[in-house]
Amino acid sequence: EQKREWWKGAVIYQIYPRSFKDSNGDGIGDLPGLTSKLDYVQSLGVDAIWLNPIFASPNDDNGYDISDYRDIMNEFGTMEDFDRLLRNIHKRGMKLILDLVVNHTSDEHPWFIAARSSRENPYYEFYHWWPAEKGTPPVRKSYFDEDGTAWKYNEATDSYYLHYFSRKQPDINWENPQVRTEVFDMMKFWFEKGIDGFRMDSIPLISKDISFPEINLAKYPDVFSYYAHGPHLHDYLHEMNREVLSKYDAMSVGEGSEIKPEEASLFVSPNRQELDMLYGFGPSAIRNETKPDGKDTGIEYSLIALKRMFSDWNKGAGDGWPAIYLGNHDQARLLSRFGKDTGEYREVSSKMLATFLLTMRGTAYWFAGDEIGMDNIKFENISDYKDVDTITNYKRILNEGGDTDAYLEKQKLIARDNARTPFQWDDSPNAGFTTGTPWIKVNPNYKTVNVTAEEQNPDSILNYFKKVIKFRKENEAFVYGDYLLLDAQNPRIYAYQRTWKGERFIVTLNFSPHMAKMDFIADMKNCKAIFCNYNDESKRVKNGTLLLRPFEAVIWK
Ligand code: TEU
Ligand code: CA
Repeated sequence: EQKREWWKGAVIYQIYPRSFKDSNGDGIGDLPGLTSKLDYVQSLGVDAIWLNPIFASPNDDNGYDISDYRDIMNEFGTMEDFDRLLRNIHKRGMKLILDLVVNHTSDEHPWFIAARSSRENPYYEFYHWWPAEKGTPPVRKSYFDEDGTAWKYNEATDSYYLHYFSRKQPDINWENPQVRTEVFDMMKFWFEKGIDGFRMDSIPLISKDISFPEINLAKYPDVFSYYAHGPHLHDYLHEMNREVLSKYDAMSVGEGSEIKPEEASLFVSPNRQELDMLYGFGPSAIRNETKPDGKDTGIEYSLIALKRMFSDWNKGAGDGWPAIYLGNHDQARLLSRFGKDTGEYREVSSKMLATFLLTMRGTAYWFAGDEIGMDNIKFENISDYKDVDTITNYKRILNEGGDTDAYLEKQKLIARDNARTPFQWDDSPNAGFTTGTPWIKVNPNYKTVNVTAEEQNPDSILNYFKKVIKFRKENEAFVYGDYLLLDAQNPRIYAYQRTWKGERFIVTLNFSPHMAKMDFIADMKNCKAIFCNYNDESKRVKNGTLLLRPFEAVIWK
């Protein structure tokens, strides 16, 4: 049986601080703004807040490029503002998780400024270099670079530094024990302040084969092995656990970039003493890369693959604990990707997705704004985008003579900025986010999609979200119960059973915009429908077959 840590039954509410609430009219969300909205966060019934990076940064990648790990980003406020925020979160019985970004720093971090000055500088060894006398560096691609390459030439040292992300995000060298000591001391600094855990950015990338061999897919078929998941990854995580995490009441969740479900328990099995949870890139891979299961499902990806993916991660966690999510700041909005963001099924599909995320086995990660049904803004012009990902890749495609129109069309569906538009508080100008000019455009649907309007409507997405959270809290089976996938091959319905201490629940979710059916499993006849995302009853069972309306979610007991 699972040990009962607070985070297992928790709903973790992820806030992108830049877009949550601006307190001083400069158009940028900040810590005082966030503090002023804690009553709202608490009213949702969530247990913890995960904040995207709030540390000093030149903001090439909105805080994922840190120039001082022990200071607050100027635009977000001061250390006093942080202390006040933390106190107010704790006062409300909630927890605070910060983002740990230690695969790379900003190129404006003092370590890198020193490192790039000369090969003799002691900080040179804090980063990864390819000396120019060895010739052209081996192919390594960057996620965010207009030239595509992850090596950038540095004149003063006559060598290339490695940057998997933008050229303003040089990768740090974890092989160097001094680097690890610095990182661990920095983590302690924040735990001493009283934070409750870390979400660890790009964590499988911290260890890499630093001989940087030429990529040879015949040798390792998985290209990711040339980039990350290096020989010392688990040693470093274990060391971090021993030196830091184990000394505090600390929760940890890793961003499991490119990690396969069957590798998950290597990170999260309690006896390995590494991390508490890990989440993979599955949801975006399914949505963007899988083909629909057949014609007429109305689903643009494979629901069968999605079900398999979640089931594999559940199993892959082994005696550790799964993390459940469908969207975050790196992906387009949940409703636009897995539901319908226009038309008659907007609300019901949004409610169905909430039912899913909150009845699965594992800690639920919820991205702020999804609870009111915020959706993709679908920018038309490159000039509307602020994200280094979209902008650098646009330039790269332009340089390569590629099809920028097709690229922009695709960005409407997948761009990260879709999830980063300002939070919609009310129908006043700029959705009540700022009195100034917002750093990124507000979604024009804020006139109807906003907190104030939804608080007043008992049938709103927001009120449904609160209801499911309450339901989850009242029924332990949804936290600790076993998970069993039912009717795995059904192309429209995701159905599963949760059993716990003699109690049994069955969750049936129609992910399609059409009616869907499922054979009633033998003893389901005795089950009663106890929870539903439609208000009115329907005739659900016909000759032993269950019928679900478009995007209908029903929980049975
Ligand atoms: O993301 C890691 C990551 O691999 C991303 O590049 C992801 O594939 C990309 O967003 C898809 O477009 C983390 C953070 O979550 C992300 O916001 C940062 O930009 C990135 O690390 C660098 O720190
Ligand atoms: Ca501000």
